[in-house]
Amino acid sequence: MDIQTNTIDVRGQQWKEFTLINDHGMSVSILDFGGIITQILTPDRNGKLENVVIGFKNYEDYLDNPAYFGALIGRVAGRIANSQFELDGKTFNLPANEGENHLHGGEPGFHHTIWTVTPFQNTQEVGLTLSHTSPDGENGYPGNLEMTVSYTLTNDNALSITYEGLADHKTVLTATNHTYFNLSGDLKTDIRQHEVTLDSSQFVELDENLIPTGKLADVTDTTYDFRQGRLIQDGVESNDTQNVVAGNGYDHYFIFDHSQAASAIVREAESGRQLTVITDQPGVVMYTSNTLDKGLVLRERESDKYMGLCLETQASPASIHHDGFPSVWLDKGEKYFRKTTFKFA
Ligand code: FUC
Repeated sequence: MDIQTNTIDVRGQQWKEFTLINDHGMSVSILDFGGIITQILTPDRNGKLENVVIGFKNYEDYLDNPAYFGALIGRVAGRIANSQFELDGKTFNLPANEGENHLHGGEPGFHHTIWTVTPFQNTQEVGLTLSHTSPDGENGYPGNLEMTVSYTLTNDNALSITYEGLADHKTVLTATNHTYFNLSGDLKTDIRQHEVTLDSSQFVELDENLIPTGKLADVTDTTYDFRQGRLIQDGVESNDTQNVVAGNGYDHYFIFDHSQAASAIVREAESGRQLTVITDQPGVVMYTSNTLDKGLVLRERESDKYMGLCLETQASPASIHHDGFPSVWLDKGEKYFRKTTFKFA
């Protein structure tokens, strides 16, 4: 177990990058800026270590990072319709940053925050604790919010992320991490041939602005049925209105049945890599990079559509405006605690 620390100068800012390394050589590199995962090296079937996430080649590109590569997202991951909500008879207005809607916490969100980082290490695990207080009224959100996020790497090639939050006023919170996985290794191929299994029988229907309509749809007999495993390609090729609305692929919230130990499993046949996701979150946004810009300079190559697979475990911001969705409300003094583990094999 080891932690290496690097200092990076980015246009006058000094960032730190921490690399967590386990006894098998698996490593996870994380910036204090945005809590961004910049690289994850895992073995393929022959033990060859390669990168399995999208990261920029030039670190200054993270200053903008419009696709939120690797970043922590909050206070509320996803879209808040019309950039407002009602709480105790008061209307709270948030900055609109995607048409009329508010996406991924606004600016500055968790992804553009320099977090205070404390490394920790013992014989079993190596990790980081990141903390940050988002002040009352930041981006229009009520309450001072104390956040602590931890990244822990173990010797069984598992990366766990825990999120803790505490606010001094009733508020909304659902945090996640926006890593784009690609198990082919060093972005050799895109993710259309990745096979995904999801423990989910319902997903949230979207309108043309990717805002939930309020309807929960049954996955049975659709390209959204991942219960027995399915290639991402199926949704890319599909004429189903929902796949088309998402930009030919997936950009949808799936509600977990929590009937299996693993909420999601991703397999890539060529490399033999497998990613298992275990979480206490009620669901996941699966986004297949349908709208990712071409030509961004990534570590190994230029970006293109379908280059990465995001599994954003979280609650649903649709719960602000509709009944029956996993809630993002957090009471004053209530402890927010969520954990997601990404295990590689
Ligand atoms: C995901 C999607 C969005 C967006 C963003 C970069 O969370 O839901 O559509 O493109 O990431």
